[in-house]
Amino acid sequence: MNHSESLQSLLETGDIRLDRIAEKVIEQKRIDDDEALYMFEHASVAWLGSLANFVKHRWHGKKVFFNRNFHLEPTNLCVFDCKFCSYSRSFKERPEAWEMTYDEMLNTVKSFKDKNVTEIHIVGGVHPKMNLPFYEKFFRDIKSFWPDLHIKAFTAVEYEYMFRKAKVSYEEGFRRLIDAGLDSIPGGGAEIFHPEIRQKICADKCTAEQWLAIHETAHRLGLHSNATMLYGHIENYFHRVHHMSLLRHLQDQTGGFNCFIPLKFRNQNNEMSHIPETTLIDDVKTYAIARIYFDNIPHIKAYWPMLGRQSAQLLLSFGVDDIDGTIDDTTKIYSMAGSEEQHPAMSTTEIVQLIESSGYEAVERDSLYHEILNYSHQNNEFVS
Ligand code: V47
Ligand code: SF4
Repeated sequence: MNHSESLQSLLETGDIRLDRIAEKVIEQKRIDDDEALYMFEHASVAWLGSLANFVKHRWHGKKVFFNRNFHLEPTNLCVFDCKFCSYSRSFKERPEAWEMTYDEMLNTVKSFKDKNVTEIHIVGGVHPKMNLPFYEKFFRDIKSFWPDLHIKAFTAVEYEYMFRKAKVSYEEGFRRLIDAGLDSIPGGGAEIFHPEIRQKICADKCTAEQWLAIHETAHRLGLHSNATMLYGHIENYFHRVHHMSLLRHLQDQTGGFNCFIPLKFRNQNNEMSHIPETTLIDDVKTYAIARIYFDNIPHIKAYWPMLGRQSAQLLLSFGVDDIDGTIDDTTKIYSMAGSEEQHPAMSTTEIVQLIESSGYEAVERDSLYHEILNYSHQNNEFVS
C-alpha cells in the first residue's frame, strides 16, 4: 500500500460521500460546493484535520511561515457603519476616536526603521480627508527614506471609497498608488459576500461585486492580495461556502491571491455583541475546510492577534501554514473586539518557538512569500 492508499483507508468513514471527497482530494481533483457544505455538516474534526494536514503538507511540507511586520492605523473615524466593528467611531460620536496627523504617521513609520521589519500593513477607518493624493504623497515619502519597506495597504472598502471620491477608475487609482509605492493589498472588507448577510452586517460599504472587481483589477495590474472571510456570527455554512466559491472562481481567473484568512467574529463592544462567539471546534472545521477547498490559493493564514496565540498554534495542525507577523503592538482592531491578545506583539524567538513546539519548521518570509530564513537550518540561533 502506498502513502495515498494508506491515508485513504485511514480516512474511510463508511459515509460514501465523505469517502468520495477524501478520494478526490488525495487524487488532486477539485471538490465542489456541495461537497464543501457536506463536510461542514457531516465531517468530524479528526477526519478534517487529517485531510487538511495532508493537503497542507502537499503544498508546503512542514513549513509554517511568518513575517516581521507592523501596522499603521492612522484613524478609527469611519464613514461606514459595520455592525460587527468594535473599533471605528463615527464623525458624530468622537470619544475613543483618534486621527493621526501626517507628521505623526510619517514619524511612526520612521520609528520602525531600526526594528528589523520588512512590511508595513496600513489599514483603518475610512476617512474623507485621507484621500488619494494624501496617500500618494505618504507612500512616496515612506519610500524616499525606506525604499525596501513593503507597503501592504488598505482594504477594498477603502479603495472603493477613495477612488470614487477622486472620480477615478479602479485601474487609474491603482496605477497612481503603485507608482507612489504600493506593493500589495490585505484581504479585509470581504466579510460575507452573500447579500442576505452583507445587507444585515455591513449594508453601506462596498458590495461583494465591488470587492471582487477591485481585487481583480489589482491582480491584473500585477499586485498580489489576500482574501478574508468574517465567520461565526449570523451566517450559516451555506453562506461560507458561497463566499469561498466566489473567491476560488476569481482566483482561477487571476491567480493573484496569496492567502486566505478566515477571521473569527469577536463580539465585544460592537452592535452584534448579543451574538455568542463561535466555538473552537467551528474554528478548526472552518480552517480545515478552507485548506481542503482552495486548491488554487497557496496559503491559509491564522491571524494570531485575532485568534490568540494558542488557537493559532492549534490550527497549524488543521491546514494552516502561516500565522502573520511580529506586529509589535500596533493594531487595535482585535483588542477592541475582545481578543485575548490585548497588546499583540511576538518576538521572532517567540514565533519560532510557537511553530517549532508544534512540530513544524518556522520559515520567515517576505510579504510575497519568498523565503528569507528557514529556522530549522539555524541550530536555534534566533534573531529577536
Ligand atoms: O474587514 C472587524 C475584521 C477586517 C471584527 O490581509 C473583525 O494579511 C472579527 O482584514 N471580529 C480588517 N473580525 C483586518 C483584516 C486583516 C487582518 C490581518 C491580516 C490581514 C491580511 C487582513 O477585520 C475587517 C473585518 O472583517 N473585523 N471587526 C470583529 N469584531
Ligand atoms: Fe469602518 Fe472598516 Fe469598521 Fe466597517 S469594518 S466600520 S469599514 S473601520
